[in-house]
Amino acid sequence: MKKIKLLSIVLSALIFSFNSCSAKGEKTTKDKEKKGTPNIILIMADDLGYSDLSCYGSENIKTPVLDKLAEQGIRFNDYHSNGPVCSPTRAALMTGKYQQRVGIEGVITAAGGRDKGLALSEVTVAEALKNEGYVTAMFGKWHLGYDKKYGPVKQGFDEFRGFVSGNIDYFSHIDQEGYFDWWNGEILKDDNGYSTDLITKYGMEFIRKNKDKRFFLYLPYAAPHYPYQARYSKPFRKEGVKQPTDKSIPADSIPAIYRDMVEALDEDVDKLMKTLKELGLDENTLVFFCSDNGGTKKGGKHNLPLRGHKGTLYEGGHRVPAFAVWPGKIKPGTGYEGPVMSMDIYPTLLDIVGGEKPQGIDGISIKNVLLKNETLPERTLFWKFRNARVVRQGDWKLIVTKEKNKEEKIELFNLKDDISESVNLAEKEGDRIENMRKLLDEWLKDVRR
Ligand SMILES: [Ca+2]
Repeated sequence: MKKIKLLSIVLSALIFSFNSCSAKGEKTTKDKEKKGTPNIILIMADDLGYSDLSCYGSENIKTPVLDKLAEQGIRFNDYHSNGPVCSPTRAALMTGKYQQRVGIEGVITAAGGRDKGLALSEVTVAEALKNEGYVTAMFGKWHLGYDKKYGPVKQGFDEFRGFVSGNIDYFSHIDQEGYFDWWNGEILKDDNGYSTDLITKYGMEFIRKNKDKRFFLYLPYAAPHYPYQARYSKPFRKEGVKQPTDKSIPADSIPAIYRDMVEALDEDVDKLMKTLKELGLDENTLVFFCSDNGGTKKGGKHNLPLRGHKGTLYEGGHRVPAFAVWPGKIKPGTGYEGPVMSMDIYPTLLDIVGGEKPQGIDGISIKNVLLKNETLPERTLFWKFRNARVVRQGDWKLIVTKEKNKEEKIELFNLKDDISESVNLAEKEGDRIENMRKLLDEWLKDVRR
């Protein structure tokens, strides 16, 4: 009898322990579901051209870390910044809309644009991810409004360190008009250091602090935008003095400094990735890397084999390096040849975290490109900057340029055959041009504010 009682006690204990195991098991599954929603790190370089990484063809810049990351995930060969300069691309990235729709078609300049900014009524990607329970931070360059009423902490970022102008001295943190521009949230407060390394340092601290939460970390680096300063350079800008570039630097030394700026960024991305790994977060973090516009015409060959450069609507102005990594989710070694835009990142991230689908935006989710290697349905894309307008349909690209007191210039290229936009096919393709122009007119009417 005693034996039977003992057996029954043992059995009950076993059943109890089995039950509690399965209860625990359920909890683990739920945790996993939660864990299935990744942390997000969005890294954006500034003015990094199409061929400025070694994996995109640079001969003198070595970027082993970024190359390896691109290899471990999906690499985009037809990724485009929404604008050929800084502010418009950032406006599109933050809102998922064509920048024309939010009134930021050009650069918000340090000289004449100090009262302008991205309207607070716009719902940014940071605000949308915050609504989904993410902690958010941005360290780096904002360029969507100088006044603190337009600052990142007003647009969904819990934390902000960095600058609001188009570029700062990498050491003295003074903008080209002579204003001191390094912020901690809404307070102007200096930090000692090279801006690339400061941005990384704050990024790493934020990752550590929030390792048990879901986070969205936006790192818009200043590099390699001018002023050309490597880690070994000296500060040159002073408060109250307008000084875009350091005149004491000979032009022929710029390519080497530029190289060192990109390579410093590469090293810093390694530090971020090592932090993720050390904390066991690497498999649960989606990293997206891109540039905000093409490389400049100064200081080397940044956009080969593309025509044009930053500020133009030839491919060199807006086709830039981009890739995404998410171990175990994005198949390594994947390439994607279809067009993707800055404005697609917002809806993609919301789709990936299972968030509310953003309304009234122009970008589309590329989640299935990332996770299932699917191809996006064909869509017509548009660019507009200064006196140039562009329509892209499949491989066809129409550029309409109207300079003051000059006749309109019409250029048509087939990017598949001619990525360098060297052969104008306008004369041969009258019907196609007519159709594309119609689409352009409709788009212009649609986005006009
Ligand atoms: Ca830029």
